[in-house]
Amino acid sequence: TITYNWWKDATIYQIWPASYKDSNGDGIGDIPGIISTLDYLKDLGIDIIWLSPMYNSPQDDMGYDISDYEAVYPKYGTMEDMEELIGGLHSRGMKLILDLVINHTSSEHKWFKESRSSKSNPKRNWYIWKPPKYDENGKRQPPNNWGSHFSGSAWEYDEVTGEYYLRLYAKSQPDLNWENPEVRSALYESALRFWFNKGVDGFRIDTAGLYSKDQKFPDVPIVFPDKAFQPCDLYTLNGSRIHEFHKEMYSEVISKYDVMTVGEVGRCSREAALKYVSAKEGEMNMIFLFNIFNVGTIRGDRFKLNPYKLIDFKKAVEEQCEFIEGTDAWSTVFLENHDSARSVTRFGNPKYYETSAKLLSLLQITLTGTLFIYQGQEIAMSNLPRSWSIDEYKDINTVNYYKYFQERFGEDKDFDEKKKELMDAVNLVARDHARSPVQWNDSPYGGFSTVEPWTRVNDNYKTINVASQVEESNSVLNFWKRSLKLRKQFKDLLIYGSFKILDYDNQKVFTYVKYNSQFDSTSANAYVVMNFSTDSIKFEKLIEGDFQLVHSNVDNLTEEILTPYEGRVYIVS
Ligand code: TEU
Ligand code: CA
Repeated sequence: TITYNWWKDATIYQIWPASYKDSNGDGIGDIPGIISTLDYLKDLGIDIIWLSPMYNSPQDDMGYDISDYEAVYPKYGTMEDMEELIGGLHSRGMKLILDLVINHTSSEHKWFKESRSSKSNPKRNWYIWKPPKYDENGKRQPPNNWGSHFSGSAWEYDEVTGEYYLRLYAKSQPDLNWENPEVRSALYESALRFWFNKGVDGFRIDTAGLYSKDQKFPDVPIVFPDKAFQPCDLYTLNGSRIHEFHKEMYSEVISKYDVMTVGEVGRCSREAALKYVSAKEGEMNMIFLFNIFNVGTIRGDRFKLNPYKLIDFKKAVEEQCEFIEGTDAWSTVFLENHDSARSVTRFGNPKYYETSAKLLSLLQITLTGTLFIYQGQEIAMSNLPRSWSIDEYKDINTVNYYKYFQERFGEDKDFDEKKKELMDAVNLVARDHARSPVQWNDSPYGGFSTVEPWTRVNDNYKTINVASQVEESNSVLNFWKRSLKLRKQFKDLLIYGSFKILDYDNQKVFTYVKYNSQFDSTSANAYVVMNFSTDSIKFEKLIEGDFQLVHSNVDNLTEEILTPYEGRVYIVS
């Protein structure tokens, strides 16, 4: 039988506060700006907002470096603004989830200031400190060869006590020591209970697979011989105590409230995934896996591209949606977030811009799991143009990568070719593409602000913006509205159903059927067919059944021909 939950039915909309809407003319998005758009979001069909970090922070990693879990970053607004946002959502029958960033804090956090002050400080082992190693020339070295996600070593030498601290991300994001029960209970109080008691309805749990590190901190095998430090996510993800930690957090805090959690795990085996999200395990409700995000990239090197075919995309979709079938587990559907490029650019086609953007909407609303869409995706905001220079990219991930790239290749005679190849990758997959200001209308700065924003608006804001699509019934925005309604209308099939890909090897057409529930694979009740090519293709249904066409991204289609980027949803009446 199907177990219905509000967090399974919901469509969740992610807001990146800095770039969503500036209400007070300082060029930075803010909470009052969000509050001014709640009716727009309700009308779109949004049930829950996921608000990315709005806590006090030096903003080195745009809020994922938290200096005070219980305070709002002043440029985003006040605690009263947060309370008004929570109230405003609840009064509309909507909910709010926040970002739970508990693998690390900012180095500005008072806990870290104490921890670094001396080896005997009571908070010394709230973080992960190790003495230096010395090489044969007596030169100081980090404790092991782990690399940071933001380039360079994952260890930072600190003069104050002559030791290194672990930081899997920025040097100003020291990893907390989850082995220490004092740390865990302080987080439960300050990062979780504080906000649950304000009425927050749940959390997106940042780097949810990273908290349990191998306490021997061994060197990892050399995957990139030409790099001094190796990508560590292969060895820090899904560590030996990770499920114990999640079970403790769930039983001590989360289980006491009617809330939901979604864990950003990224990569894990099917059995680990089921341990994270089977209801009976008591850990998290669902997780984000990055199989689709990772299509066309190289593991461990953010800006190396790897050409892919439609079958790779189909496989990634299947890996993210199918592992829960026949279980009490749950998953997520998403093509964008603040760490990814714009899906219309990555998986659509600029020559079929609107059609391919709508096709991606049709794909997402017919897949099983909780649906997440990202700010601007509803109007098909795209990647920044190739003309942008590296100097306009502000994300620490991009900036650091380029700094190390220059240090390594700056003197090479083929530097220009290497840089062009890098810029091709930056222009396709950098996180910056998700962080340009939301384009509300065609006024200066796209209606995001009345002044020059903290980061430039995409050059196409005059043609791609909310105002130009609200009244246009055939716009991407209104297609999303219709798509989200259809998903709810046929929820047993589209939200809760199990699925099976047909004609798997077809490199142009993506076809699958949906069954009425994860447990009933006898009656195929929905049939989804999508032409991900620029060819017009003869269409014939691959299975029998009395299918009625209920949704398509093209007008007046001809039954037997699938035009480029045409998609259709049929339902057995
Ligand atoms: O990202 C975790 C994660 O998956 C990163 O390793 C991701 O691959 C990133 O894009 C680096 O390449 C979470 C947040 O979503 C991200 O915004 C933060 O920067 C990161 O954790 C640290 O908090
Ligand atoms: Ca502002």
